[in-house]
Amino acid sequence: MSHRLRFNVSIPLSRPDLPPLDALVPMLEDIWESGVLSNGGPYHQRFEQALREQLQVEHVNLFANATLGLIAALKALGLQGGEVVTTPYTFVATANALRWAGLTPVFADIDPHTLNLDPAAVRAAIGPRTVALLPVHTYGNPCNHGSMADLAGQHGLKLVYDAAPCFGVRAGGRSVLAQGDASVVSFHATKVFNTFEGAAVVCADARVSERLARLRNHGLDPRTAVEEPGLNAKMSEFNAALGLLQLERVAQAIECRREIDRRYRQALGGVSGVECLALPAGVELNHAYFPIFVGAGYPLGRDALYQRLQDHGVDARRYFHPLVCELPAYWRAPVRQDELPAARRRAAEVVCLPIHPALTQAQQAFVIDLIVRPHAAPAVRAGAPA
Ligand code: T4K
Repeated sequence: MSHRLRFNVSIPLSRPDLPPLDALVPMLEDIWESGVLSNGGPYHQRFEQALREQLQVEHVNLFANATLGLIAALKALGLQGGEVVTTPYTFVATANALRWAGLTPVFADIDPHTLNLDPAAVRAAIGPRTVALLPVHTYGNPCNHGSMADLAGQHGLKLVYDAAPCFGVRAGGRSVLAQGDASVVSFHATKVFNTFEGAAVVCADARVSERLARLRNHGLDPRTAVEEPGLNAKMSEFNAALGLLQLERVAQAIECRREIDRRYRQALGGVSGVECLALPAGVELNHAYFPIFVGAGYPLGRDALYQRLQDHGVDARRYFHPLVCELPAYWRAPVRQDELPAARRRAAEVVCLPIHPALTQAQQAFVIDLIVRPHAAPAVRAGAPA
């Protein structure tokens, strides 16, 4: 289906939260006046610094998107071939980044309750060629960092987090982006915090940070020239200026999402055969997604419910079905087809429901009604005003 059609649905899965255009205009005038559009200009520097302060971390490097950020992070940590244990229950970019960095993804099973990598399955997947772990904080729900860090430490592995959906997520009072040797967060249009396209890589080590800064800019180093081939993965001044404005809005956007999450839970929590993801203790979530899992006790199968939502203009998604290891590009990746039972089950059950600050109460009620009364005609018209 074309993007044009998918964007024209009555109730989109996600809709970017944007500042008033007027607020951006003086910044654009400034950029036009200076003629500095890219290559680490003043907005880039300001946004990077603002993120360091907001996240309370020492090293942040902006990137054009999280896929390039992941590739650069893997390279900057010195990984040059070998296997990386990761999850099959993710967006394909996680595994694509490994391949582009010259690494082999090895898929391990997830914990069916958190949707994150199961530490026991990770341990079983670690072999003599393993060089790193690449867990994903699925839907922004933090991984068990203690277990991942222990496994990495015991086996001498690098620990890189694909934290693409995690802006604003805190565990134990700290941003989850501070975890691991590096964490990569996406600022894509569909994310809780967007700069149209964009990303940041947070890392613990100053030398890794310097290498990241070189790798995103063709490998150029003003002192030593080019020592290794880099990428062009820089964030432009436009994206960085927008990022500065978005920082002022994101807390309010998360608050709206929290309220939508609360209403979904209240309405769907008691529906037989529908399971909501448990809220983890001690974590400030950003409510990036609202997945439900459709089990045997529900009158419709998952795909029938998905189709019902689509037929009524609701852009629900089956993230992350099919699993990455079921995509033709990854059929040869190391995993036996009878493995990964939890990931396969969850991929067969999941439907992600619309959640974004522009979702009206009437729209949400319409979505809920389609689920709660699976055989009834819709009670209200899709897209009806709040
Ligand atoms: N790792 C993980 C775990 C990820 O989830 C992602 C990205 C990455 C790495 C890579 O990050 P980046 O390199 O992108 O920074 C979307 C996004 O394109 C992708 O960024 C995201 N994950 C993935 C989960 O979802 P699609 O193809 O499913 O999105 P699309 O275009 O169908 O849009 C989804 C909804 O958002 C629709 O309701 C329309 C709405 N939308 C979308 C865009 C792009 C808008 O309203 N405006 C927009 O501009 O992939």
